[in-house]
Amino acid sequence: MPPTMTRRIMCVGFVFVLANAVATQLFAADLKLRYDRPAPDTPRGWEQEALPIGNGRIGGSFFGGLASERLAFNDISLWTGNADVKGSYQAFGNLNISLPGHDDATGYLRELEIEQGIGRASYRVGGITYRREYFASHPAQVLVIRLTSDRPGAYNGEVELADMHGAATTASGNTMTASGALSLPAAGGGRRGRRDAPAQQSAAAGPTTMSYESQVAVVNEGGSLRTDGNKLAFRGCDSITIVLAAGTDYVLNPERKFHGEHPHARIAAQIKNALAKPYDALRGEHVADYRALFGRVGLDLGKSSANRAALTTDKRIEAYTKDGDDPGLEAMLFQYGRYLLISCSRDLLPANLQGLWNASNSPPWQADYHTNINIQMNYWLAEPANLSECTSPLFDMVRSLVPEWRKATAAEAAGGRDFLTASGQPVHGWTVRTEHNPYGNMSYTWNKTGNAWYAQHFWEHYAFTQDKQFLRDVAYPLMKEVCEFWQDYLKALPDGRLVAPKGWSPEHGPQEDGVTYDQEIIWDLFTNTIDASDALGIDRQFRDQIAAMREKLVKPKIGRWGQLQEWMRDKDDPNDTHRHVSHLFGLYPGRQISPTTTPDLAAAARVTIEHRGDAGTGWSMAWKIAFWARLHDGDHARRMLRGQLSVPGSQARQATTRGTESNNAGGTFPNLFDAHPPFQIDGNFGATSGVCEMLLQSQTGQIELLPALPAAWPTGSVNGLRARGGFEVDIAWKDGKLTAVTLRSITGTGGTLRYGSKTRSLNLKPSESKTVAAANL
Ligand code: FUC
Repeated sequence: MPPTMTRRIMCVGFVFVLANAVATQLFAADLKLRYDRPAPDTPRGWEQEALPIGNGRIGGSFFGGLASERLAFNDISLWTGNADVKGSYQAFGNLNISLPGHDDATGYLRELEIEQGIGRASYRVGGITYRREYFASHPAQVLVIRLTSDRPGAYNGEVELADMHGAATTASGNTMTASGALSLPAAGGGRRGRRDAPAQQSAAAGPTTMSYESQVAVVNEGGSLRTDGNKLAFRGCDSITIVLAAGTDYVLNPERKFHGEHPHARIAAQIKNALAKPYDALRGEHVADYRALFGRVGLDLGKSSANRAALTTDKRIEAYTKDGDDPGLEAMLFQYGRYLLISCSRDLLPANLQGLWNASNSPPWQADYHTNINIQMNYWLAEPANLSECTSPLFDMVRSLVPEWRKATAAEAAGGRDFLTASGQPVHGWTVRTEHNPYGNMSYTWNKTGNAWYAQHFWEHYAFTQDKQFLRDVAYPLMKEVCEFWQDYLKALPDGRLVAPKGWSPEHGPQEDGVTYDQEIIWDLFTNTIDASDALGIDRQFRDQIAAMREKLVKPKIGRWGQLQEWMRDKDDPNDTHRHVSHLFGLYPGRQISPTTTPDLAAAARVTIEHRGDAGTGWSMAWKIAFWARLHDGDHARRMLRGQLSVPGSQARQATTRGTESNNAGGTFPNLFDAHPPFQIDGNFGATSGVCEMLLQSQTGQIELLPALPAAWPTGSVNGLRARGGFEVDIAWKDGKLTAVTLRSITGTGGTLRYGSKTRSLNLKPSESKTVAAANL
């Protein structure tokens, strides 16, 4: 490279870095959810208005109530059921704070600052300003609430710990403890109690399955603190700090039947260690830990008007529903997905249907793990949005449950029901049903390619990180076993082509051979396994067998109205607006279909989603953002984002319902939770990954810059997105055109940038970064 060019690039790089620093400061102020009233203390108020905090295992939803505040708290592992019984994710308990006399407040503000991972509430009563802070610390493994005011001695009230399963609370000194156990439902007993009501400990309950405990300690500055029955009462205090720890005996270990030590000692130590630190130190260590993940990505999609940015978040969503003009709110939804993943996926178990937040003992769909889109969507953002570490609970769970799934798959074969080879032998390996719990128990229909869809996540972790050890020791063995399942189970048609037998395009149409969803996922599995074998330089013979089978797979087909066929036979209904569009898996999250490599199939995919329409449930709209982004149609992708960020149901021109579920009532609740409806966190995560796909793609082997930039975001920047091959990418654009890009190697060495039809290859050493002005691409 001539020296002048190097200088020019360095200069552009410098300007770019500066521009980014400025941009970060400008939009930092936007990353707050803000409200001028408490969330109503009702099930609907919890779902749509309460605000979540979490440390990746425990979390809570705060309402910001005045005379009575509630933190509905959770531990991600509190589940009924076991490996043989279905069960449901449970609410853990409520931390109730009563502050008599605080009802009549003025100047109320409740907010969640997602740049720091801190919730707040403030208000004035009788000339005194009261403030609260709420956070969930990963380093300290506790939830913390602190109450302060500008008048010494102003706090009088009490704190209560109420268990959601009727366990008694005892208070001693400055600590309350509630220790309990969950039981299996007694034989014949229903599991569906009234939502949000503490379950009654019934004499007819079956055997104990899980032990759990929560502890709350209260520290006062000034005034006095004493036990009052099973509560803690405080008088004349300057400030109150409340620390909550909670846990269960759940361990991700089938050999121990998923149960380990009683959590009492662990929780007591967490409380003790947290109390040993001054509040500022506890808070500081939380913010530093949280920022180390959250701060990796900045997004500026343009400035919102001052009037709009001044609105509370609920009003902002309403205004955005009408005019779609609030790039700051769109960037906030993107970052909120990252906030939520950091807050619910760092330890023990992956994000369930509600992340980890749940105030009910009978949540929708048991708040379980659904394998036909939902759990996968929860993790689509993790790699591109630079939260790779947050995938480990997913990998740990899948690996720990595989032994249970092997048994269930083998039992099906032993009973002669399914999973037999053409010659009647049981197939190798395992697969999954549509629903499962954290003990491996499965329910609802078999989702046969669920095994390969899980395997895709293991491969993608390698593709982004280039972590060869993970590929060799963890991903490849799992992928290979799933390939062996399909080697045994695929059925040859008379002409030699291979099909997945008796599959189901979720949740739609008949069960039959060769549904496109199955065929595409198997193609993806085989392709990733071939690449994995090449990367590791192992298993050549097996790799070649898989490659030969991949050639024989029935491939996606174009049907009579130009659509990508959902089934092998051309029977798709052009008026079908079902929420699942599973046959576009090959477009996203797969890599079988793209406008550059398979333009005809991409055109057919476009026809398919045009007919499915722009409405949808929450996750359905989120998936469509990514579909349109992969088709390089930024304006349509953003139209989907706009629909999703609107008041629920506002995009539906007419309600279409199949079975009991609406197909198009999705949107966003005032607390920015995705509305399937009900609240389902997949749509939050899918919105974030959809925006990633609009700005950066890397699935075809090149790093595509701004592949789907909409006209609505003429000028902006993003920094810190991850690309496959081991890179971090910063992009800036102006007037709809790329201005500069910085490619930073994390582990990658060679990468090819693509912008429109221009390409440029760069060689980097690990940790090196290069900035290229658009003119030099
Ligand atoms: C799948 C979807 C439903 C719902 C459920 C949790 O079965 O079809 O719409 O999201 O998961």
